[in-house]
Amino acid sequence: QAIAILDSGVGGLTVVREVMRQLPREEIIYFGDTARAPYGPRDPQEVRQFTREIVAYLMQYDPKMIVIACNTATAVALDDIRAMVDVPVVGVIHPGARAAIKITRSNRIGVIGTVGTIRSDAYRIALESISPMVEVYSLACPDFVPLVEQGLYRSEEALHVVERSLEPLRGLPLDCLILGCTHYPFLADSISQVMGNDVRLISSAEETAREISTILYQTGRLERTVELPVHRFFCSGQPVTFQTIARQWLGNQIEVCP
Ligand code: DGN
Repeated sequence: QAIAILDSGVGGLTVVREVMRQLPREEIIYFGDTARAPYGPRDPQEVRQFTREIVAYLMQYDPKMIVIACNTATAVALDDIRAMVDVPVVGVIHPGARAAIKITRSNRIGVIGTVGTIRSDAYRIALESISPMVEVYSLACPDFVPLVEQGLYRSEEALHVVERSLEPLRGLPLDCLILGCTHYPFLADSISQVMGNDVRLISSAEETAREISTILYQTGRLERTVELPVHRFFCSGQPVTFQTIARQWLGNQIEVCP
């Protein structure tokens, strides 16, 4: 049985890469809703509906777990999806929040994400539920996802957009910054360059893969026999850009299913 992973587009591939690294025997089935990305500016009701539709589609493949590898969808649809299916459902917000609390020394934590994620205040709520002492500085970066979806994350333009967008955070006394959108690890080099070495970046992708591993272990669902897992990738939009980005990020063996 596969782990089903979904996102509005290519962002969830950052979670896929970590799952492949940490759990190399697990089969993955991925759906990127590239035709309807970005989700960030959309109404929460609409994001909830899209998430339900994708999960219903993925459930036809009888997965052993659903991973909502999209912060925007996790923020508004996690409880809904948990009520909808009878397999474990993992979101990306709590794993990122927990990692930040472990790493911070100053208790001053930055969070960047889409407009929808920041508006939902889901990270602040998660962080404060773990440690009431934290001070959270949140910032929406609506220009990041379109850059990544176009495959422009290594360009000069990307660095300029990152510089301009992160201006409000510069000079604040943060010691870590949560990349609260699964698209943002694509821009990690630029973000790090702009924020400086004293600010640790926390990728919800890495932490989510750890959480997936823990849940699979605890529920006796870890794959022990498969040697060469076969992954399947689907997207709702035109597959060319999606496949190019997937290959850059995950390797040339990736084929997107029609
Ligand atoms: N990868 C999604 C997230 O983590 O929020 C991006 C959502 C979007 O499509 N803007």
